[in-house]
Amino acid sequence: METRMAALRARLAERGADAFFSLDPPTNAYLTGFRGTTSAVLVTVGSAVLLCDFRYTEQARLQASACEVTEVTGTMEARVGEWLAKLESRSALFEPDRVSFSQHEAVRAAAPGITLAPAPGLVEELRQIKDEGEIAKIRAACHIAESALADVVDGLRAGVTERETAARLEHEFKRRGAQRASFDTIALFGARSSLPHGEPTDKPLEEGDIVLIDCGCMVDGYCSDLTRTFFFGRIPGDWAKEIYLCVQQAQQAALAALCAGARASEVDAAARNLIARAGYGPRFGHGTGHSVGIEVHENPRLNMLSKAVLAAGMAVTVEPGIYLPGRGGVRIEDLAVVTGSGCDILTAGISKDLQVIRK
Ligand SMILES: [Mn+2]
Repeated sequence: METRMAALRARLAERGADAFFSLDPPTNAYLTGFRGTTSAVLVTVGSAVLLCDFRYTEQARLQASACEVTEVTGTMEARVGEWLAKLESRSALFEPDRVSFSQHEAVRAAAPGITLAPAPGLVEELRQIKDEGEIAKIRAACHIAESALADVVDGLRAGVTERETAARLEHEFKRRGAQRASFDTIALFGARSSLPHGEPTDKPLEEGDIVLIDCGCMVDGYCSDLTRTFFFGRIPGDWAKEIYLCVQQAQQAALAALCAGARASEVDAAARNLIARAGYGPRFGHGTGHSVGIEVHENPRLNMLSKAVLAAGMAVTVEPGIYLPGRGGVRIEDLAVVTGSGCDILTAGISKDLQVIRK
């Protein structure tokens, strides 16, 4: 936390500002270790203050031990404004993507005479490079996701529903020590697998169904994200085998392109060009990946429009897919840490080979 605070203070100085404030839980977790849902953090050259309400005071003192923890009542925005004045700030920065318009108005009303200036990415850019402790937590969350997924897939039987499969996974996450799922589990059977982010329903599992599962969990405040696609009983047709092998190749190509110094758009292109050459370009309508950390979707993104250059310590997903409406879809997703020579795949423990589950 001290390293993070020091890096933030250096950025404040570079921008000629004397304070930073945040009302954003993920940012506050990154800067202080506090994991509650409501808080504010104020950072100046000389102080780091965490404001919380009665529900969180005890928890905040435990989790944010490097901060001055202050219990407040009333609206957090008004207290932030007052604290900026108390800390004698003249110019305070905030991240405009993480402060709502009404929050900004309320802080400003409570901080007359203090300039509030937007600083896009001020903390987000620090969060992009994960330290060893963060990578260990992401790795632990990946191991739990892999092991839970392997178990649940092994127990799949005809008649189980998508919803029940998602619930089983989330149960297995917690049984293995995760706090919770890092997002609502996606479990889709048959033709419904063509919905890239479909919501599980009461559809029962049937012979010949594609099974697409996208899941992840949180360990010590850090997320995992993992997708595998299987076939239940038999492959529904040559088309399904064809798109599976194409996605598998594309995913491998993107992983091979992952390296410190590579452009995020090049990694995306490695997967996208392969899928386009096979004639499925229009059926791969999302980016190849995204970063993962305290939040399951972080910057930089791996897509066509990204200007990002990858650096060692970034934790990114690689997850191309092909989706054929009315028939089905395939997506394969790994989470990897970028290194100087390539990447370290954190979800390599669960096979990506074409698998027919026989029951
Ligand atoms: Mn993902």
